[in-house]
Amino acid sequence: MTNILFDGLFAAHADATTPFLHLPGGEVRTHTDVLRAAARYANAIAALGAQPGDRVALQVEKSPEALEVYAACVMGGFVFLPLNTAYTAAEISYFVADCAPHLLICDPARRETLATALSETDIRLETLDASGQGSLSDLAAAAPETFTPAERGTDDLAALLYTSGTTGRSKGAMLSHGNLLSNAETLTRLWRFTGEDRLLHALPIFHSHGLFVATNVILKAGAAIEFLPGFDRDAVIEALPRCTAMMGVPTFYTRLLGDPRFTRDLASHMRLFISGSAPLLAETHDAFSERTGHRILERYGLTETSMNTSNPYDGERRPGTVGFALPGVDLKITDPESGATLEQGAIGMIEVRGPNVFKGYWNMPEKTAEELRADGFFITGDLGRIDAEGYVHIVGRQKDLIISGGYNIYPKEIETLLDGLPGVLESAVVGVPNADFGESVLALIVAKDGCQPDVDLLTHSVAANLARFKHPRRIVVVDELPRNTMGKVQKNILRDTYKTALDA
Ligand code: MCA
Ligand code: AMP
Repeated sequence: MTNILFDGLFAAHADATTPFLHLPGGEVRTHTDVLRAAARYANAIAALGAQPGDRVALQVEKSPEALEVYAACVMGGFVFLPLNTAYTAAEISYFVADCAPHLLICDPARRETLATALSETDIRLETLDASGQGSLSDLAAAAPETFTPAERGTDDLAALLYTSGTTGRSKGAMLSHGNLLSNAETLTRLWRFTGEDRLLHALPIFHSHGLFVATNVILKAGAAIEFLPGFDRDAVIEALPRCTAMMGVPTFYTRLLGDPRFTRDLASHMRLFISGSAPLLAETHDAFSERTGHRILERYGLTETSMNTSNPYDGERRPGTVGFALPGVDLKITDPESGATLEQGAIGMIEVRGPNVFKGYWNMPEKTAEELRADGFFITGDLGRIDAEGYVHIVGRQKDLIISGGYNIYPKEIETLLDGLPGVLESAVVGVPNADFGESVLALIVAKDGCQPDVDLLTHSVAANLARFKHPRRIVVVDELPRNTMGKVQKNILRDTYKTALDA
């Protein structure tokens, strides 16, 4: 029986009594412990009627049990659908209506709200809290601790990850067993992960970075994770001396640099710091190497593709670049209008092709056709160039996207909501610089004739509908929005005019 991802990530360590998870408080779970628990969850989920190919959605706090459910889904052939814990019931309703999961696993504290939101559906709801307790773990506790992995081939789906779109509608990126395994194998080799490593893991596990990059690489290597519930600076500083590697978004690194306890000594046991999900400023890179002697390794990826490029492990890690295309990944720079490949050094659209590139968007063939070419190249929406030594530089984004603390926020989603609120004629949402998050959200609104929009009411409406990290940090009422001759709002002018609007 073949199960591509199970065989590639888990099978080799099925009997390993070496640590996989070092938990806060000192508890250690070995690779075997986690697999046994995963088998119990797989049995419990199968007993609830889920079949291979069914979606299993999960919106829970970061916990070892959440990772065990991920492993259970790989084993059972269920399509794992992790959801940001910040999503509101309105956001969750959209996802579940779009992909009709068999089961939604949520925190017990949200059960009632979500049950109401799902009352029109036949989706089952089970619970799991941050300490691993809930109706699902009760079922798992009574289930057998062996499970025969379901047959799954390279192209079978392993996960569905929602990513917002420029149209404001989120799209479910379909990632296959082959996609996830190929990327984990490549990164493990490239970044030299072995069974000796202990990765400091402070990222959320509902996005590609914390789940597929960080966790899958450690599974592949048979290594261990120092498992932190989130990025707490004190906890990270306390744990660093026990670790050998860390992966983070740029905010992690600027926050560490802001703390005098973060010294060369503290980082002396580390062999590798990796950054991604958002641009790492060259000045952060330089300050980091001056402080610690370590050169942060920056890489670049997307939910749809997992990782595409990386700075080298051995060669020069060049600040302000994302390194070279990964082995097996083709990367080219094209004319955004015509799609023709541009000459070396020119700025254009970054397109990528390889075993890492996803299978398309769930139930959205037209969207898939717009972004995934017939020859397999995926149009990333990121603008870049390749320098004379082959390093890829990301110089901007064609897609209208804000990245705040590593979370993607699509202005269109917020604008659509604001435009429908009382007294609002139109709105424009832009990202403005923020020292901690890189960018933060600012909304500009134009009032309908004779109306005086109530900004507090608008703020409340946004809060009721959208995850906290998407909320505008300020809503400013303006007379009109700047437009070009085609009538398009000139967001570059707004970003420039309001670049200090959030400075306290
Ligand atoms: C929290 N808040 C945020 C963010 N995070 N607001 C905007 N942007 C954010 N990223 C809200 C909180 O709800 C809180 O609201 C207020 O901001 C301040 O919270 P704070 O305690 O400072 O935040 P935190 O809890 O420390 O979180 C910051 C964080 C976190 C550690 C940077 O956002 C994080 O872990 N980011 C990583 C995201 C990530 O994994 N991205 C990968 C996507 P209030 O107090 O007002 O209620 S995958 C990807 O992009 C691709 C594939 C790739 O290349 O990796
Ligand atoms: P997501 O939709 O969450 O997968 O985010 C993918 C986007 O994050 C990419 O299209 C880029 O715009 C951005 N991104 C990821 N890594 C980097 C990086 N190292 N530098 C700049 N942008 C990045």
